[in-house]
Amino acid sequence: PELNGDGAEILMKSYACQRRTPLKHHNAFLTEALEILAQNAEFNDNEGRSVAFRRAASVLKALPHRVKSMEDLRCLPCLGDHSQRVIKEILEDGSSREVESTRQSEQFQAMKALTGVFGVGVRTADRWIREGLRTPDDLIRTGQQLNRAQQAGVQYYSELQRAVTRAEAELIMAIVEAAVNSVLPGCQIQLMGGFRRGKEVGHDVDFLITHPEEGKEEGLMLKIISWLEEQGVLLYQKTTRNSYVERLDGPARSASNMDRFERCFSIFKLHSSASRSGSASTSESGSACDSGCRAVRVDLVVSPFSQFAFATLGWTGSKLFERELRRWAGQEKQMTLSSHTLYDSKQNLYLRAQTEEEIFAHLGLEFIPPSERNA
Ligand code: TTP
Ligand code: MN
Ligand code: MN
Ligand code: MN
Repeated sequence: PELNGDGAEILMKSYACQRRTPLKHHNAFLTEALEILAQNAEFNDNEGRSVAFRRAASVLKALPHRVKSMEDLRCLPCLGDHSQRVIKEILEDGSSREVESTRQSEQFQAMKALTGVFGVGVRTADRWIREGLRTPDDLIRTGQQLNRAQQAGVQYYSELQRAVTRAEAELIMAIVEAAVNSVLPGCQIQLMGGFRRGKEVGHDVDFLITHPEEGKEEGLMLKIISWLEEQGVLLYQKTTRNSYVERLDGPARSASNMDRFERCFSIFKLHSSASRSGSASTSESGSACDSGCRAVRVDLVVSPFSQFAFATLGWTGSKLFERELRRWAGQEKQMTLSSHTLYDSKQNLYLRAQTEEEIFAHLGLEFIPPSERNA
């Protein structure tokens, strides 16, 4: 087993949901490299390879010390031959040729730029690149057919590229609270995603909304959106209805991990001055974003109270942590975990929970707090 600097034994569990992964760790020089290869694999539509690199990176994030030699990696799980080769090269030469040539490659950079546009996925970006397009500017210049999301993505591209600060997240929280409280008093509103895990910046701001009286949350999203639109807060929004049905014979085997809550993908408009001074201003209406305006991606989700704990767990992330929770549930416990429910296939029943702690307990896992889910 591996020894850390003090000679104490480190027992590294193999599922990320069994480990504590802090936001700040000691091996960014390695994990950033492995995550370039993971992202490149995603761009090539190779999910298995991508997850392998992400799992390897995640193990290094959980180490309590900086990796200095290959000896430090003995007995660590999830480090495949390829990841080990990359790590070895970085330890010996300071960088990996494969990682650096990937980073520099025109294909990788074009995929990064195009999938960086809100509303653009890997497949669309790939098609555009085969047509010779490389940047969001190329999309405008050549007059590409864009859907409504992509149009907004192109229009607010540079704004949406800028990291969202915690101060901006707090400001948006105040706006969302005002909206929710004025359409339905007594709701609970929770900041989710990276900010709940303690990140100081994010690519968007995520909120989960519920009401303690089951059923009161029905139709809530539309009311919130109308309020926000009247106030001129929204530059873009797309709302999807709640399509979740609890089946007596267990959850449907769905190809997708997407949940089925009432949810809204949106772009909020903040006034830059307000965003700097930290006071909310929503008085001006209209949907243009001028020079004094800040555009921020916001995700809103409404869940019934009975599913709130599952939604909370499912929307806290990280994405790898979520994936590992579901894998643990399926492979080790014969259970199906989603953002709605936990189903036990051996007992043929849904396991209820009111808190995240209860869900970890049902899964036979030690509770990991949000700040340690940065897998
Ligand atoms: P994101 O907002 O994509 O990621 P993040 O908040 O962890 O990081 P960032 O700072 O870059 O925004 O997703 C937040 C969580 O929401 C993620 O852990 C998983 C969950 N989620 C779903 O459950 N379903 C979905 O369709 C999406 C997009 C996210
Ligand atoms: Mn540490
Ligand atoms: Mn987020
Ligand atoms: Mn999000």
